[in-house]
Amino acid sequence: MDTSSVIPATVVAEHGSRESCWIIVHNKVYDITDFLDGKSSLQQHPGGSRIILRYAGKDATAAYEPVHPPDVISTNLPPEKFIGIAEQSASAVDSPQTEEEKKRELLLASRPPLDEILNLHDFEAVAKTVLPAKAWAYYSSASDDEIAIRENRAAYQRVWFIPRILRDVTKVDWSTTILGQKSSLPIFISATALGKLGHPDGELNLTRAAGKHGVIQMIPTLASCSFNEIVDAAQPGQPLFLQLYVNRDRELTKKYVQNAEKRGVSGLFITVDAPQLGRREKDMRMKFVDDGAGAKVQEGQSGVKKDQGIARAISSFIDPSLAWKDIPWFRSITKMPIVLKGVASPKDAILALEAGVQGIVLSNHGGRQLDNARSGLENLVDIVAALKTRGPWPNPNFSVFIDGGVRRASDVLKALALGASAVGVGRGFLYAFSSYGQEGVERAIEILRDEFEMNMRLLGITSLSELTPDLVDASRLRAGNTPQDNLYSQTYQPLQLAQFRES
Ligand code: PPY
Repeated sequence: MDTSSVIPATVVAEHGSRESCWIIVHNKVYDITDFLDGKSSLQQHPGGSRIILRYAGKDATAAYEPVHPPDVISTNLPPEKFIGIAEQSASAVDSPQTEEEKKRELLLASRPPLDEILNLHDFEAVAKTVLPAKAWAYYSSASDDEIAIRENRAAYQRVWFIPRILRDVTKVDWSTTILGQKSSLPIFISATALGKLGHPDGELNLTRAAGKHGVIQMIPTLASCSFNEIVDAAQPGQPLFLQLYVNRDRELTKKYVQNAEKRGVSGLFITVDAPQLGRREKDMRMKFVDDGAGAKVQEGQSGVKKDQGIARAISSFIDPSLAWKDIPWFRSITKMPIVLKGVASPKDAILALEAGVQGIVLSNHGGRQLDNARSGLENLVDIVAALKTRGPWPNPNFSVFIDGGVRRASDVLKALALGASAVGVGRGFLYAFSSYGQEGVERAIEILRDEFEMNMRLLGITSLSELTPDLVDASRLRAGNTPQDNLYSQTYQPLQLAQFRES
């Protein structure tokens, strides 16, 4: 077909089946029939065919945009599958705002001014109010009974400071290096997926703010923006890390990793705690929310599986066979430092050290994978003890990072005192850009910076190298009661049980 053809919506609608499936994305009409089941040489859609069939013969742009980097179609579909330009129907041109969009606009207009945002909990409270329900459900959800996500936060409340006094703290320095890269804070931006669900600029909000303030961003495999868009938005020399979900197709993984290295990425964080995605029930309960595609079909009739939530729908490409034996292969394809993200057991920490990787992230994936998996902070104590039996400590060639539940610089200082090299913050920055875009992220960094200054002075230290275990009491980390964390409790949204239908 002549690719300058203008295709009326009625013609696209004729191709609304598994046998002939056309969709419109950004006003372009594509034939994705072969893509549905991985026919011919095409890679199969990671979310399976059911989710695409929902949009067969229709405009899929609104659903496509937040969950796919813009270059996905052009890199996966051969040019002949581009059918033509979609005729702009009158309804598309003046498509009226949905009730949810109108409400969101009003809420965005009445957000608290940024200078009234005093801490990272504030961003979460604003995001909870202004985010579309599906986005909030995806970002805030955790697995099963959400014990792990709450425990991540609670664990910090069971570690107490034992400050020192009368040490000149006029000048305080909280800068550090992370995997050999300079960082203005002992914090990196942990990978969180699907940034455009929260803000039209998605992950670029993080890249730009991080570049301006000397913070390192970890690029997620499942970013809404493409990898190249993110790297292009970085300043010259701005350090970036890459989070990797290992694809069942190792050639694709190899290309992705080697391209990242070529583009200057300076650390590879391989996610090792997600051979299958956890059940995030808040996300799963969003199944019946109309997404504007008008596909209100009954379960079973169309093959549309509606009970999996956003994350599970797109996770099938992740390789559950990933194992220790694969680590030498990663070592052979890249010179970047390799870090395993999602370690909990001291035994695995030792295996990682022996495997020759450059570090581990003690993480339970923000409570989104195995529920009741112990918090990184609790694991830190045992893992540091185990690593001390295997050589010099701190080990300059092996970093122990931690993430999960961090909202305050005081949390970071506790983790550092117990042996962490730096701390990942995921949702904190995600909520900052979901509520205020790049400015929100910048404000979050400034808030943390102010908190570092004050807390370090009050602890009696002038540099992070002075943070030693004697400055904290972690004896109640396991056994003690958790004091109430009032702000966190206010932003935490309780789980709900299944609802009766309205009659
Ligand atoms: C998560 O949601 O926890 C992720 O790590 C990202 C993700 C998103 C969608 C599929 C698989 C993983």
